[in-house]
Amino acid sequence: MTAAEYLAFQKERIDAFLDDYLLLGSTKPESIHNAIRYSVFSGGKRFRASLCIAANDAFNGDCDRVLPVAAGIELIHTYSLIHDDLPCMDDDNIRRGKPSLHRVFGENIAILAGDALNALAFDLVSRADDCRLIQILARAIGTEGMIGGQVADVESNGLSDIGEEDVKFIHARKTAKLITASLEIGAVTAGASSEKIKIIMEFGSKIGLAFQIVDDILDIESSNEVLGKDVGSDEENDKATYPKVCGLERSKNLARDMTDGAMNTLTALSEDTTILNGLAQFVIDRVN
Ligand code: GRG
Repeated sequence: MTAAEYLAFQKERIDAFLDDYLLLGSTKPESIHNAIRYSVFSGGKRFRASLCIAANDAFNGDCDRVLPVAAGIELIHTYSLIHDDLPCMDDDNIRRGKPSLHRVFGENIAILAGDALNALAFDLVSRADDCRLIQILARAIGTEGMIGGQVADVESNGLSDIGEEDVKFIHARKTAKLITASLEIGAVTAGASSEKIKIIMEFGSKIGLAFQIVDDILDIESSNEVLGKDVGSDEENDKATYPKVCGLERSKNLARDMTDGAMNTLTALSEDTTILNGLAQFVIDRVN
């Protein structure tokens, strides 16, 4: 199975699970349940959830036990996208080719939908009955992780003295921490040894950084239609990105080197890492 086929297969499983789990839009108060469904089912590659399942698969974990956990991670990701699009953040009107949530449901419901998804995510992760998973996720999205990266990102907008290390600080937290946690959680759920978990986390931090560098590059080189959101928004908001601090060519080389380094990290494992390698390659090849 190719990585693209794996992602399509897992997306179907994750979406079916979430469709069953999330309350119907007819449940009172209808606006929040409709808003949640609008965001969750507006598209998305389910990359983080698939990484979690792939790590679990690599260590022969139980594929039914990891599914709610992986779906929970996807809800965290959806919440971060909703809040990232808000007028007080990136002020983006389009997400996944559709009007962003606050454009359809208003800012108040969009903030609350993000908050609700955050809570629902922990409900799902707790289903595996392992406190370590909750701790890994909480730390990855807190002030030393995703939120910390977002704060540094917001505060760096418009600054002219931003360097490569500053952008790395932001990207490693804003994007790579959740990607790393997705893999770590998959490996822990499968009962992998601490040595192997360390290896999978190193792989995660490398593809996580590469993922955000590619995101920066696509914001310059792609089109609104292919990307499903407004390209050029990083430049418009004068954001700290790799192309801004070190140019397009060096950014492309760095993303490639990070991905190669990630694949090299996996050679220390005796398990079958074909899918994980394929997902790393996908990070570099993706067009949206
Ligand atoms: C609590 C106000 C508040 C904010 C939350 C918004 C936020 C903190 C963090 C932002 C993190 C963020 C949006 C990082 C960008 C990561 C990224 C590259 C997203 C795109 O991911 P894809 O390509 O998206 O996997 P799909 O659509 O495929 O799911």
